[in-house]
Amino acid sequence: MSKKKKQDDDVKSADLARFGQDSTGQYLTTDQGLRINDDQNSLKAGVRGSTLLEDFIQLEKITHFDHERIPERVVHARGAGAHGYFQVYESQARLTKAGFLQDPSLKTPVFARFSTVAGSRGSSDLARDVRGFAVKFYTKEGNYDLVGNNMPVFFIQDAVKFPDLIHAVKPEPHHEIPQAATAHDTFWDFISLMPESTHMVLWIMSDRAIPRSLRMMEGFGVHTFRFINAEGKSRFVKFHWKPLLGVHSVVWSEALEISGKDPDFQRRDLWESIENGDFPEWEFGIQIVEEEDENKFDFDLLDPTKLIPEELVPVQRIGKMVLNRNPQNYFAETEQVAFHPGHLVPGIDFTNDPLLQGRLFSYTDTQLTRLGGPNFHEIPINRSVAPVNNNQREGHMRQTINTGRVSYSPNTLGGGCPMQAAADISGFVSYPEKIDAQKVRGKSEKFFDHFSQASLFFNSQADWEQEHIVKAFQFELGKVEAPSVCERMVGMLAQVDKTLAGRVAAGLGIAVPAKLQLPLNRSVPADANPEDYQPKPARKSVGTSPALSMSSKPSEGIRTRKIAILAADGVDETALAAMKKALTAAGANCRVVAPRGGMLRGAGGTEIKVDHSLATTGSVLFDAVYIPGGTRSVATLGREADALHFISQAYKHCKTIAASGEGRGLVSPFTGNQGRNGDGEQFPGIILGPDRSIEKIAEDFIGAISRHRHWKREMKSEASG
Ligand code: HDD
Repeated sequence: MSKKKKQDDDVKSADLARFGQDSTGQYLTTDQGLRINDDQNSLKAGVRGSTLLEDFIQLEKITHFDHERIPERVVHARGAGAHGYFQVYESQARLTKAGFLQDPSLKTPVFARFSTVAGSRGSSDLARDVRGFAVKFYTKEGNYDLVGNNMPVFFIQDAVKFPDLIHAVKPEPHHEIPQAATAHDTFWDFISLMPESTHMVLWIMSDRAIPRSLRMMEGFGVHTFRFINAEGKSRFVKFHWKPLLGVHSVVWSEALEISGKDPDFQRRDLWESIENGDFPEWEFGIQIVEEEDENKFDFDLLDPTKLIPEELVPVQRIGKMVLNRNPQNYFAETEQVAFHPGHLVPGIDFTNDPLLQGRLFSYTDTQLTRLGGPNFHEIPINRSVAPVNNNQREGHMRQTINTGRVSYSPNTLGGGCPMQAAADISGFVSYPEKIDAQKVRGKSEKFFDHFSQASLFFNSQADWEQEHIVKAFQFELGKVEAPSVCERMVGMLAQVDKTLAGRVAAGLGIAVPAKLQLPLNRSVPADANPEDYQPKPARKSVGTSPALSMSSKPSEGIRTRKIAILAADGVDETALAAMKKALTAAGANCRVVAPRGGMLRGAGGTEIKVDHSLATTGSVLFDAVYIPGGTRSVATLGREADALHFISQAYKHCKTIAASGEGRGLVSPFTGNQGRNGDGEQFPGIILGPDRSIEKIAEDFIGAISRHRHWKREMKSEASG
């Protein structure tokens, strides 16, 4: 059904509903199934009289409404979800016995939820933050949840610190300010005392924390897990999601503006692309480390603040996830979905990563509060497709009607059922890892190398990425009121890279402290040298890992990119139509943006539908802009401050701009009238061209948009002042 037809039908059914009947002939009822005769007037003592307490219809309706809200997630409250499927490319039996990784013809249903971490449910999508990347696989062996993030490392090495981290990042408790932001004193106070956060903080200050789209970000399982095959052989594994649209971000000033123009920017983008049939896709990647190689790295595989560089252990792409169906009801599905890193299937198991181990308690515990009791697995979105048989009974909101008298094990009265399953018929057996240890509160010596991988990350960034990191630190620490916090933080950055620290300090107007200011770590094993258990300086030559830079992630074409066509009455409709045709053929979504809504009349008299008026949109909501010719159209746009702002924002955010005919005049402030054809070294990402046909301009435009942004433009304007 077309969107338009569906909308018309919705309107018709709304009309009918007013008379108590919808288009399918169903009557309005109470929750008990009683047909309601009048749902629009409360029961009164006379038309001007008081409402009667006996109005049970109103009481039921309002009581239900009063209880509509449930506690939001304590973290990851704001999110968007979608259904889809996962398919493995070829059997992974050599590595794991997990059923959903065996058969390339099997499509395992999935539900994915993406989220920001710090903000409340009503905050903005484009907050600087990690994005949650959680996937529930409904496998025939039970639900498997991969509850990851869009960054491969984490802030802390031990789950016991998680409440402190979250208290520090959430709005400050005395005035509940700021919402969904790390730019405040308590966050940086905590971080400046937590050297293990340094690596993650560099990721957070990078543009990875402001993705262009949820469809254009990577996902990571973060921890090291185990794969176990049918012979019982265990190997270490790290999980990755690689988006097929490439990895792209917006820039900070753009994010700030998007948060005002469209706080639902990323949620809308995910929803619309699925509605349009542009299904988001990620390849599933694994990095495998043999058990015997566990100690060959200069970091500990159990340390979640470290990644395994892809150059050391390549990522093998073993399957694909496609999200092809939006939820029917946000609350029932996206809000009530309950993930848990402990939802495992045979063939996958944990390691002793202390962050992972603590998570295993937290997720069940939080659902008890959030979803009201221990029966949250019965909510449709959480139900396993594998049959559920056990002796767990009753509790709030129990849905299953268990029959019979037996709810214990062992039993004979129930024929011994439900029975325990042997390992060879998918009975889960924990990996029999050998343990011979003393009880201790502490961590291994390698955990104390907090700065080497932070340096590796910074070194691996392109110049524009480094610049954005510096600016992000300047912004965030610039908001901090306690000078001592900024000094400690800059001191920490000096351990990562002296120039980084110097540039951040210069922006803050402070000096880089001579040495690291941290309290002594006192958790040292009895027989160890305390020196080995203090933060170590970064290793001398950490090198680079090109895979860590977004500039190394290829993007294919311009599929699903949003392109604005700026026009007014009198526009050159032939050029507009030709450009739209070429862009649409390349998979982009074009929108005509004009000074007002309704219809435009082209120079030749053709009527053109306006998709957005300038008042309701902005350049920040698009990937590129095209300005066709037409004397009257261009003159009108030239008088519109919003139109000029649109073009200058596109320029500032390094987006591709194309113009033909008189439209070139609106771009001349940026090319100084010099660039005849634009593009190239001098005017990167600006496609003009009296010497080119509209088809050629379109071709060059598409090529330039597929490069996402033209960062040289930004670096150039930096250099010139
Ligand atoms: Fe967590 C939710 C990811 C550490 C405690 N976490 C949550 C979600 C994601 C992650 C994606 C949202 C799931 C959804 O969409 O419903 N969390 C991570 C990652 C971590 C991590 C990748 C580190 C590698 N988390 C972590 C720790 C703890 C928690 C150390 C507690 C000790 N996380 C929770 C929670 C949440 C949660 C409080 C809130 C809502 C929920 O679980 O269902 O239990």
